[in-house]
Amino acid sequence: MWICVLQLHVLILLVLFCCKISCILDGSSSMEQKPNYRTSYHFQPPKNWMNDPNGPLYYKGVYHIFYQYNPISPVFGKISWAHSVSRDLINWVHLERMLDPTDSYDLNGCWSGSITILPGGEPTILYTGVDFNNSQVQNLAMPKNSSDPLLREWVKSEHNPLMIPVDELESKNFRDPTTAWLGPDGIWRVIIGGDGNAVLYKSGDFIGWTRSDQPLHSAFGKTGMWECPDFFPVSVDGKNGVDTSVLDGRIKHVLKASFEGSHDDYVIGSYEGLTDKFKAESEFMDSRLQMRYDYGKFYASKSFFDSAKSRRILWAWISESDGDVGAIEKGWAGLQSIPRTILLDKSGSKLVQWPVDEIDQLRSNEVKIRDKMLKGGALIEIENITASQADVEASFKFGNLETAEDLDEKDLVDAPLLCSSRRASMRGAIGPFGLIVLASEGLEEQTTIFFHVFKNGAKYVVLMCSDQSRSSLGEGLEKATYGAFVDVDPLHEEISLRTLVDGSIVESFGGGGLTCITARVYPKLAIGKEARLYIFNNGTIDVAISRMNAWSMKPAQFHESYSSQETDMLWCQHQFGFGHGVVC
Ligand code: DQQ
Repeated sequence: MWICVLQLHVLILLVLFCCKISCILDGSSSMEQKPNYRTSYHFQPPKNWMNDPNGPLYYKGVYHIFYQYNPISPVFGKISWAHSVSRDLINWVHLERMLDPTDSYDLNGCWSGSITILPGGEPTILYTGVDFNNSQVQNLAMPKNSSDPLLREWVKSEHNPLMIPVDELESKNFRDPTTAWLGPDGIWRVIIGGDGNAVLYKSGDFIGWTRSDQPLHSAFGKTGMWECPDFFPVSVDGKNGVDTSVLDGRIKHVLKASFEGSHDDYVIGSYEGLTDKFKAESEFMDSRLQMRYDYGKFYASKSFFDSAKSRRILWAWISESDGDVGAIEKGWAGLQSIPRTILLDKSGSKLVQWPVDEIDQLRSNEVKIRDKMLKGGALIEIENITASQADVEASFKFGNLETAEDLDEKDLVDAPLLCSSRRASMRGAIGPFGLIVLASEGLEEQTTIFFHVFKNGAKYVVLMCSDQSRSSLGEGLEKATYGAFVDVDPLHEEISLRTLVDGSIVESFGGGGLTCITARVYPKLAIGKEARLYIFNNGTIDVAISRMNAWSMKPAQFHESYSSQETDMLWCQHQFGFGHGVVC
């Protein structure tokens, strides 16, 4: 199948190349006139294809992100691991690639994997190699020089491959090792994504691995392949993240799997470290609960424990929806989400995510609103900030909820369907209200993030939607309306929304990060200075904005190094801040 996909890519490349030549010959420059959609503070390599984040890490004062990368083209192909470093998770120096598919055990791709810090402090990569035979096997790589905080060079182990698909393991569904954790018996554990389950392996020395009789968890038959699993503890009552091998204290465990190329679902449960029994409190694919990191575009995520700030941080790949043609025109494809801290909510049954605090350094030109009533039908433009690159936080509160429309139980099982129906988006009693971002002057283009409060029996339910149906006037793009419920009680709590806008990405956090929705959009009119931002209430009942703060977001700094000397210089400048006159 991959061969067919590759052939298709080559064909598309050829067609686009010919188009480009004919444009040059006839003097037209329509390609140049298109907006380029590069973001200014989301992580992107300078060019070509990027997908999953791999092995995120904090090491000797440096944050590292590795990622799946095609060095020769903006579409998926033979994948390497690329590598960038940062002192603050926001500004980055892109380094040279450090894992290429050159050996029999990874000849067809160095696929996703994770990093574990071994007891001596040495970071170690476990990654999937697609071998000469197109079988998926698990391999190991170590830093060439672990005293280099930038971990520039890596060496593949002479013992590779360490794990191969035998018995009932399918050779094409056996990939993406997690960060390993050390059991109370001094034995390492790691899980590998399998067909509808998380395959568990154990090892005493990190080299020789034995498969356990039972997977760590299974939903066989309900899901397909579990891509990029993640398994980590969360504190029940703390504000701090927990390191992966911690097994005692008031903790629960989170198991995440990436399904069907489109969503990252999780369950929470209790894990017993000696017997490896994981008891989940809910099941994957439970349509009513559907616990998802993000209800929009957010895939193949991976978390790591940041020992510098005692927090767990989550990254995810945000894919494009303009296809291979769009990728080739742009010369690149793929973003990473803003890194998010991830914690257990006070209810103990859900996770909360929030952009890392470091992002606040990019804020400027603050605009505030305090205690303002949004009358039914109100539309207020938020001016004096760069609407195409913004961070907006708003909290809404209500006087009377009695007139909220009723929802049946059956309406509660499909939030996206409800969001795309007129019941949610057209004028009701309490909603829709929220933000309109990346809007053109005449509102022909807009991405709307809105809430609608309904009644369900004696309770109120809060629906959050992110509507892309008018995000771009362009053809052939995803127009879906994403949606999910937010677990807040509007009778007693305010409803909050934070939205990060960055040219072609809109990341929204509802209810303080209980419900997150990311949209990838391609406006044609609402670009740069032409973009506008509004706060609105289209319900009949007034809604109060208790507080709103909006900021322009400055661009993050991205630099690229081509040699070891250049890396030294760039890293020195990066640490002191570019443009601060320090001679490196
Ligand atoms: N991407 C990698 C795989 C993984 C998939 C290949 C998820 O290892 O399963 O680039 O996006």
